Amino acid sequence: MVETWELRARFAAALARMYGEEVPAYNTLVDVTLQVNHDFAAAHPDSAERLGSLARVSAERHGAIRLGTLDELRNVAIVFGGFGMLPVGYYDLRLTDSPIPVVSTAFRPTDPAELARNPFRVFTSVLTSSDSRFFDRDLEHRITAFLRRRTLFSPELLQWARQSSREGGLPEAEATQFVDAATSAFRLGTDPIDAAWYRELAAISPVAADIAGQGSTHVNHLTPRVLDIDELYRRMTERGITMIDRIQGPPRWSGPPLLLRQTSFRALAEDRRFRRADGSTTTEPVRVRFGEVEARGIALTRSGRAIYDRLIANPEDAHWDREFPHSEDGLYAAGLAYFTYRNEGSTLVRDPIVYEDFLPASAAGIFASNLDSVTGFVSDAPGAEYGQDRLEDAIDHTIEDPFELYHAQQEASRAALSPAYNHRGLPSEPA
Ligand code: OOG
Ligand code: NI
Repeated sequence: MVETWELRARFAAALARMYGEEVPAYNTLVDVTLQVNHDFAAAHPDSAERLGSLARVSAERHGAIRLGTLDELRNVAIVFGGFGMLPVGYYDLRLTDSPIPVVSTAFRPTDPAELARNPFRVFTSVLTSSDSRFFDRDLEHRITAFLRRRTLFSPELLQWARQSSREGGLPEAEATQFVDAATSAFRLGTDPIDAAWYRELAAISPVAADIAGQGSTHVNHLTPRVLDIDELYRRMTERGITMIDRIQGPPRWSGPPLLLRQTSFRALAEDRRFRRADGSTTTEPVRVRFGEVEARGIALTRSGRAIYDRLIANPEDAHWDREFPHSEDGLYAAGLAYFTYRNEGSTLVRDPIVYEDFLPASAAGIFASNLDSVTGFVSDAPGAEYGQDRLEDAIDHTIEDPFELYHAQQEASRAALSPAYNHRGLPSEPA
């Protein structure tokens, strides 16, 4: 029996191999990331592994995919379920400064032991095709009709996934087929793309064209985790790779790493085949897929996150140094971050919980900075409902609240302390 965590590790590795063949610059990004991590660990032997072992951090990736319909989301939830990846967090990227016509969740392991074995996660977006601020009725109907004709995930793939989530894994023969089929489902398509259809969608939103302009889906990016993102940014720039103009998320500062910092290099031109109205085909460059890298920090509580959201909304007058305590002790005392506790002999040890999720403003920034044109709303007609509950109904599964997961992890560690330490001097934090 191959357990779900091992299926997940094999899936992440297979996607990385495939993506590295499709987008060689990804391999460069991973190489530079590993060098930065190695150098950082050598220079900071005491603190480098505070938020995860070098082995975990170096192997850690997230992927991003984009789907067309809630039915496709339902199926991908089944596929990811077979790898022990569950929906966590709801992100509405229509509500940000650069509105993108998608809503998103992330599929990831939720159990700390599963995260420790392999933390692979996939940021998953769905096109909001019935949001009339972006798409009029006629276009919505044509998008729906187009998407109804494609099948992203074969019946066998869904069968293996269901069996794996039911039984906690698969026998070796099926495991191999499952991983191969799941990986292939995200391979870049080679069938010619209908040029007029793609262009019509791209005029409204390049993201819509990427999602609904073709008969298959694909990995948009795979993201390695780096210990020093400023240094990574510098080294990539030094190699002549054009990075987007900034690092998303909290700025560099003297305190412990908070939440998530991300940056990317500009989407690369990839040749795709297009079919013209007269039936002839041409090859044209498409810029959609990019390289992203991220540094993960401590998970903030709701109060910590409220400060973060306020500061990030007004970066010009944000005084991070004044608003956040500069140490783990300070964050802990103010109830701003999550920690786990353990006994080591007679000592009580407190470890920070790493942030495993995403940030909506950063995600929208990453989307937007990689588009040649940002379009935004085309009308002010009221937007269709694509709330968390609609997504949950579609996939027939609750979307977990990240704060509740971190809180539960903190409380479980507290409950496991030896009685002498339990509840002594440990502030409790409201869920
Ligand atoms: C997803 C963009 C967001 C992140 O890490 O925040 C994202 C996409 O481009 O499909 O990947
Ligand atoms: Ni990403």
